[in-house]
Amino acid sequence: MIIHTNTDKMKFKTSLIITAVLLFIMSGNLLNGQNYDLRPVVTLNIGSRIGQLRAVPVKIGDKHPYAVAFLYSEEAEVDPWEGMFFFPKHTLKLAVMTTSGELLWRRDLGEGVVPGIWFSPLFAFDLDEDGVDELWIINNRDPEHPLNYHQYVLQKIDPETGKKLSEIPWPKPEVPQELSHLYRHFILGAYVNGNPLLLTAQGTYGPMRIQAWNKDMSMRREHIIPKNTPGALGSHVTPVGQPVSLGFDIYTTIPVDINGDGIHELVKGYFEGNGDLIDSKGKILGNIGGLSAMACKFTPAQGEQISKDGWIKIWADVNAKDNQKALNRYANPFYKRNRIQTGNGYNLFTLGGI
Ligand SMILES: [Ca+2]
Ligand SMILES: [Ca+2]
Repeated sequence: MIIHTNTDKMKFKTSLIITAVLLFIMSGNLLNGQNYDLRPVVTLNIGSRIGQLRAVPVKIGDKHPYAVAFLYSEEAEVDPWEGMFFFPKHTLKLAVMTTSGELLWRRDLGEGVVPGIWFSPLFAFDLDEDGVDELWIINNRDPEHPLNYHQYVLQKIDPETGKKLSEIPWPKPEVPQELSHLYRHFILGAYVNGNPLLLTAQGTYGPMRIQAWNKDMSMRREHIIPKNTPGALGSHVTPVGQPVSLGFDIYTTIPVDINGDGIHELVKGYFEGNGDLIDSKGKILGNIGGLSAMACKFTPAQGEQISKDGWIKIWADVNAKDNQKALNRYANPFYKRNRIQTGNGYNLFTLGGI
């Protein structure tokens, strides 16, 4: 969830209270009609208020094939644009939990890491092909100066322990640039002829750089897009796929096939919304009691699931039954790739078109 202004922060506080009341009221009466049965299936109490949350599925080998890595903070989302920037009073935490609700570890990233999705993306990707998704984040060797991008590093984190495995300097953005454009960072992944590549990128709207990294963290190539290059420079999403052959639709609500019938339901919302789950005709099927952070297949259970913001909760339709259409969708390589994109930018919407 992203909260940009003081007004939005007040709205968020109000929504927290409303959400708590709604949760209480709805605890025994979540859904009417059809065979939907939406319930929280994974719950983790992390002991603090959550102002922002990003969650990505992570596979820790056969030990925890379905785990969830998440970045969260008590602080609302800090945006680099001066019209929305504020000095955070809280830090960003990185954690991993299993889908049985066990917290494996948690790390405080400290005052050098700005709690905001554009400053601090999260990516889970098995670059070294050992069967375990390592976590990739941007950290700062100069914790007293959070905007000192000269000391930013790309870190590879062990998902089972939270320990740093390695780091390299984070590529520097083009300068001079205004604050808003300077701190827009992405960590992504790709496969070339079946071989994984880690991708990093800096910038939006102005000059941009994109790097591809081999599994030994040597740079394969860098692509520089100068300022004023013709074309789209302001995209906040980075869908993976072949749009020409597949076609993509991007929604402002979060699409989720909660019952596994191959047809999307929609949950409201991300920036604002009341957590209603609606079907393709607009009928309200249930409510998760507030904003959602992510929707995809988190657990081996049938259907897709929703991760709810405010609490670490994964909601599912316990009556879900995956049909062949849904199974084909989960098996689509672009579904798998986009499922891990949601810790970057506004990519949690892109799964809807796939
Ligand atoms: Ca690995
Ligand atoms: Ca459905």
